[in-house]
Amino acid sequence: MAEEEIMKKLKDSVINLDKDAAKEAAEEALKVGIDPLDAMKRGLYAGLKEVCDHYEETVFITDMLLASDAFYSGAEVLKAKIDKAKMQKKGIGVLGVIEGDVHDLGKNMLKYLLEAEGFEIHDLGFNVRVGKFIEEAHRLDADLILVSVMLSSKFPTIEKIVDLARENELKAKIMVGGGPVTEEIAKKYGADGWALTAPQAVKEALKLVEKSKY
Ligand code: B12
Repeated sequence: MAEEEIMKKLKDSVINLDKDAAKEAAEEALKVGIDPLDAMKRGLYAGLKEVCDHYEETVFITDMLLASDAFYSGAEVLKAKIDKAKMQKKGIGVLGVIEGDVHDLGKNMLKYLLEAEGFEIHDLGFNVRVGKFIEEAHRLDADLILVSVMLSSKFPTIEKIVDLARENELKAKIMVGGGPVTEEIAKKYGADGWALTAPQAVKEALKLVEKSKY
């Protein structure tokens, strides 16, 4: 089967909320030698993005959850084949959803893509207290603290993380993101980086880590 056809199968499996089809398409992609990271981004993620874009028109919360399950199911197959040995480690990141917030789908997407790109990611889960981000970043000597925020009422907590990281003189750069977070919000609360989507977040993370070397 041609590469583009398999990419379409991957994408459609997520759009159709079909976990089994996602797993099958991921296996097919590997069989014909498609790069697993490419399959994750251009196949599975493209499908998820499309589902998100139609939220509140034709897509509802249960669909979102099923779409992300389909994404995870295909991504697990692909992740297993990403050759970590050949990949140069890009950096260490501590990732979590801000205190008081349970929306973790975006955070999970980001984790898959960052790991697939060669980052070592320590996932703290959701509803993560401010001090936990700092303690873990300190313990791991992390390059990045990645904070996912879906509730606008939690924006001021971003500043608490930034302030505590500076107080503790952590080397980690702080990135924020999540549905309602804009670049202005990120700047307002003192974060070092921001991105609208998970693939853009990976690019921004690479830039921040690279910059901090010099
Ligand atoms: C699914 C969902 C839920 C699920 C969450 C399930 C789960 N496990 O995540 C459930 C049902 C539990 C839920 C609960 C609530 N929800 Co809700 N929920 C949503 C919904 C429909 C989708 C969010 C989502 O998963 N998007 C898909 C992911 C993939 O997108 P994403 O998170 O934006 O992530 C992408 C990028 O932002 C980026 N990214 C994400 N994190 C990061 C981090 C960094 C560092 C970077 C760089 C990038 C990045 O990468 C991701 C992939 O590209 C949105 C509506 C919407 N249109 O977004 C409302 C929404 C977020 N919820 C909302 C609300 C208000 C609530 C509740 C308070 C409802 C209530 N009254 O009880 C509770 C909150 C509970 C709590 N304390 O957190 C509001 C928030 C409004 C606001 N701006 O403050 C929204 C916007 C709905 C609305 N229109 O009012 N919710």
